[in-house]
Amino acid sequence: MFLKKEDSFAFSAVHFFKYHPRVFEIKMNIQSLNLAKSHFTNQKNSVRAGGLQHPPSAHPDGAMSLSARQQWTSKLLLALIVAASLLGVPRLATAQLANLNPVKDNTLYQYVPEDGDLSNALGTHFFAGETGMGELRRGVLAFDIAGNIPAGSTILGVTLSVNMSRTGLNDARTIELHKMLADWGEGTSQASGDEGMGAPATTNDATWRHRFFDTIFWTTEGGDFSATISASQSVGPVGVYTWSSSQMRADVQSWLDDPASNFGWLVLGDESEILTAKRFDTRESANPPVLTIIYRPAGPRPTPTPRPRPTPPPRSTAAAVSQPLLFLLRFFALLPTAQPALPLGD
Ligand SMILES: [Ca+2]
Repeated sequence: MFLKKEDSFAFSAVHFFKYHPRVFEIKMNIQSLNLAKSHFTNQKNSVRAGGLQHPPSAHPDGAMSLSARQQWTSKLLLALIVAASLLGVPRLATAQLANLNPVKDNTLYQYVPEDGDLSNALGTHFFAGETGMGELRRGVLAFDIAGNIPAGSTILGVTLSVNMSRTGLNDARTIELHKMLADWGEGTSQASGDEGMGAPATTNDATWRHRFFDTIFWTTEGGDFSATISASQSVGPVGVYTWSSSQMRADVQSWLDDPASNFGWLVLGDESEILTAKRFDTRESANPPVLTIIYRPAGPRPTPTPRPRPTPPPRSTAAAVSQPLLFLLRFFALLPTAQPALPLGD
């Protein structure tokens, strides 16, 4: 790996430019942690095809490939961080970057009694929106924040990239992220075909009714999630889409500080009419979702530099004289001049 995650960017940047003056033409592999092997392969290929001076090529349908988008995003983030460090922004100089794939993802298929409880734990797609049959689909995905970001770190920025691989219509639909309020599972179910119909739920699968099939239920069918919109994105034709917001940053910070509350996000599509569903790729696919996190590790607080005390100006002669002595000088100055004694007369 070219840059280790543990290295500070300030340190890494110095070595990076020292040994690679043709910085924009070489591989800038700053990915870390558990990226899928296929992702690395795609990334290498995309970088060989073009450097930073050339924006990633687009697919014929106009959508940027996931690896190219991630590479481009990573380069921009690194460039910003390096620029900040070179410009003397001390708080950004130690920022680090991590790319995480989900530790679990799944689809909540709206419950229809004749179909039973459905799920798609190990499928390569999850869904959000309303199908042509008028049935709702909601995605769920979660990331291991505390297992990859040092405790006490400050989360500076968060971006989620997800590949949308199939849609009934190319209409732009708003897709929202909402913080999940309860834990949920990923069993062993796996849907066939385009996966839109799901598969019979297996033990510990999340379903429309269950957090963990078939014993633990949501408080509210369709998932327990915050009403607050963590982020929203307009999703149209097939392509890679990203979500990023200050609320997402706050979500990730809260998951780092309190790992027991980390249940990930619900991906909520447009449920206002039929044929709004969008299909996204899961962690089991060749293009898994990627959560990019920029953070500043907690470190020892810098020792404050003692502020130099200004040298007092030399005091004037008068001021240098002690007050009692000055009083005596003024007192005698006011005394009448002594006169010679006059004769008492002849
Ligand atoms: Ca999954």
